[in-house]
Amino acid sequence: MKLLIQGGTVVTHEQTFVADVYCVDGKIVEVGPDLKISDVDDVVDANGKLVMPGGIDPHTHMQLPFMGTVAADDFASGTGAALAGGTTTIIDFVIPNPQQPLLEAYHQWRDWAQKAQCNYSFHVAITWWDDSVHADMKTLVEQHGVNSFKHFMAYKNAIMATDDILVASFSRCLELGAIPTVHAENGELVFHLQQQLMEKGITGPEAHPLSRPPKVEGEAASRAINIAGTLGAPIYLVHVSVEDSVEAIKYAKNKGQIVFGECLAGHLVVDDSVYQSQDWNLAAAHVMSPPFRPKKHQEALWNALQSGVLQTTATDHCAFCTAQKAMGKEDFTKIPNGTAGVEERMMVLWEKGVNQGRLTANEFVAITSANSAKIFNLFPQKGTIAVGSDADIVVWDPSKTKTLSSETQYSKIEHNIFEGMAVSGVPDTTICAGKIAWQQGELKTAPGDGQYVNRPPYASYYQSQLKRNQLAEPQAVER
Ligand code: DUC
Ligand code: ZN
Ligand code: ZN
Repeated sequence: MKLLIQGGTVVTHEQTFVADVYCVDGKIVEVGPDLKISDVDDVVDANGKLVMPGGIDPHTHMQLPFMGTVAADDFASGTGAALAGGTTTIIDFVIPNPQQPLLEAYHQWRDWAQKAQCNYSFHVAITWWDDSVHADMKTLVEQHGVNSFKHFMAYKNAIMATDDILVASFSRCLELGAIPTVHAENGELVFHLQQQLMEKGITGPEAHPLSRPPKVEGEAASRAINIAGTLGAPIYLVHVSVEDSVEAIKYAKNKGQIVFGECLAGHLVVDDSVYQSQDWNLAAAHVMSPPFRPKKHQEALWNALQSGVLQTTATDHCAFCTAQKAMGKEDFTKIPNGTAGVEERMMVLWEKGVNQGRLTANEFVAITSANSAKIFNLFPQKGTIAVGSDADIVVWDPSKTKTLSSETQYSKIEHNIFEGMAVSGVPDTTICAGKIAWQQGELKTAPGDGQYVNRPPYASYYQSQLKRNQLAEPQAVER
């Protein structure tokens, strides 16, 4: 397959220049102005458009079995939505049940993901601990291309990782050159507050944010950061949603610790007023964890993205339809947690980031693609436009407008947390593995076209992490 992208402006995380891009068999083989190439199967006219690395969404949950149901977008519809939004790679999560062997869960997810339409990879969650988990982590890293392990500090009596598990697993990650990641919420506090609210008769979706206030996240964020810091392990915080966590990350980074933070497109633009809606379905549609927050936290997240305290953007795409949400009609703790967004993330970031003067186009590429590629050790295979890189590309039309709506989305659910948002700047063509995957409203892939992406251990930050650990080795006093 030979594809020429002609006449566009290439935008990477560090450069902007006019160039054609020639892709052969899934790889970029030439980048330069006015390429004279006749051997092509397909041409994309990028005149007046931007040619950027395809988006990487480092946090999705397609087809997740969760809270008594299964997320409505499976690996086929969810990855179709990703491509429609300019995202060419997702990193989803294998979440073993407590006591389930890690490798069994991993193979189960690989099987489900066979119908993916874009590139995909997996973080693996550590939901329990014994010697087999310790051993399986090594097998996953060395034989299955997994370099990140997730820890849920919330969801008590289900998948919550207690401090002993965090210590054991972070230490194991360090031995393997993998990165521990955390969903930072204090599960004991959430459980306690949920029970209190139910006893008080506050049973609707408005109770959801009350059971997970900012301190619940801030406490867990600083605890996880301090555990990692004590062990000398790098750490990545998923879906940072409050100023308290931003401050914890900033403090640790200022002390020289290797800490990375992600925020969600939803948390950047949607606030907690949604939970006050008279319409139960609408309020419940926004139940996700961590919840949407008062506006002042959004400003803190934008500032953190701009200043590099947070490096990546994701969606936590975990779509539940109205009937599924209704499982919690009488009890908000039973509303399946999750919202969608994999299709909208890049458009929302462009509109509210670039068009509002908060981000440059190069910074947009950094936070939607390049930084995730670097942290999860895919760079420069992914996350940039360069000779030798994978031909995962979005041709972006900065002048085209669209109104985001559930009426036009690929996701299977009935609502859209960005409903009615007008955006200026949308994908024109998404190219995945060197082929046109989506173009001007038409999905051109089929389930199964997506490819699994191996991620090797020891991303670049491990060089300094290991060196400083070596220099800080404890010494016995010779007597
Ligand atoms: N939060 C959600 O809202 N859904 C899936 C898992 C999670 O942590
Ligand atoms: Zn989470
Ligand atoms: Zn998640």
